[in-house]
Amino acid sequence: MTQRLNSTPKQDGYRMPAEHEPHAAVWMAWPERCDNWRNGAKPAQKTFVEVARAIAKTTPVTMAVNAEQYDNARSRLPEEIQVVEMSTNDSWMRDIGPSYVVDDAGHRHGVDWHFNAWGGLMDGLYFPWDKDDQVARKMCEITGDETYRAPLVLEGGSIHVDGDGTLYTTEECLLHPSRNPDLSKEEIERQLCDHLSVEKVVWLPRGLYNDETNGHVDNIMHVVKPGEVVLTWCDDPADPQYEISREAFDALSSVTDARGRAIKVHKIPMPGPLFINEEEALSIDCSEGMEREAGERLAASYANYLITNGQIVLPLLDERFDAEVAEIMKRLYPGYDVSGVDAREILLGGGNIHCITQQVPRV
Ligand code: KQY
Repeated sequence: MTQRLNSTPKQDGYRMPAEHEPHAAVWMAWPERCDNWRNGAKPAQKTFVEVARAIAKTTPVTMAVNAEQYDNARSRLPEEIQVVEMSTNDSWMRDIGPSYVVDDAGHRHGVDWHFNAWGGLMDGLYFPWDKDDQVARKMCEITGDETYRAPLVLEGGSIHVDGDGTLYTTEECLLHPSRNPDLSKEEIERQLCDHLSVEKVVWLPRGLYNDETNGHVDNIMHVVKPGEVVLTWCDDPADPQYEISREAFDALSSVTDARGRAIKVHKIPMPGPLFINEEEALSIDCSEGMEREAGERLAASYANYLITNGQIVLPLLDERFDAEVAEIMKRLYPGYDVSGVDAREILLGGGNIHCITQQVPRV
């Protein structure tokens, strides 16, 4: 058994590396719940296979799978993908997996946050979430890493770090009353600094419009490198995203990062706006937490991409913008391969490629 640590990463000299630093592996979790994924989750499973295949070009992939789906997942996934049986409630590995931290001597630990399905009984998307809450610890048992159980409700998609002292997040999510209602903004900042060894938190007011995660930062922006980010942009003043993106731009432009750098913002176009159609809505089981009605606006963003070992795994969401965004990625990440995956099926579940993946840093 790997140990639970009673200290904090900061006390032990561990920091969370940025996503553009080297990865030992990327983990995912197999989709199956029919009140989130349409048509018995078969189209989503096909897309998850495509994402895993793309990542595996540069990085080993492990897929966590519930026991009942083991045979199905094993036979649909390429041989080089490792499949491990692990109980989950759904399949958002970014949010249920650990945030790994490393030290300069080549050691790694996992930070195991409390998970409450994006809002618990107040605003959560499903109940129960107990199996999801155990995933971070189980993963660390397998990757051989000791864990800190952080006293904070937090999903991995609600934070980005630059690996050089700065963390990006949104007030909409981290200050939402369904997460840590007894903690002040300063206390939340303190927990982030103690558990990820960041020195500065940059707060965006809101995340993407109509995002059921209460505005995860990974669905509106991504960190390119320290001092540089991409931000989802919308040019239509009639669209609710117009004002949200401008607020975010102003927030990013009015502060410096932990090292005193001005933050350079690269605007990337917003796909759509995209909406769930009637056929799609009808093929998802009804449940209490998740709203899947025809005509509902989807929280679609190209910023929800994964960076892994010289590769960008980019969601393809709208033919009018896919090629343009792929070109922007090639310019921002010189020498990287850009692998596009048709990602509408992930979007219908409420997130995208970044949300369904979690990197294990290489040490
Ligand atoms: O990180 C995410 N975007 C997860 C979204 C969860 C949606 C559940 N239906």
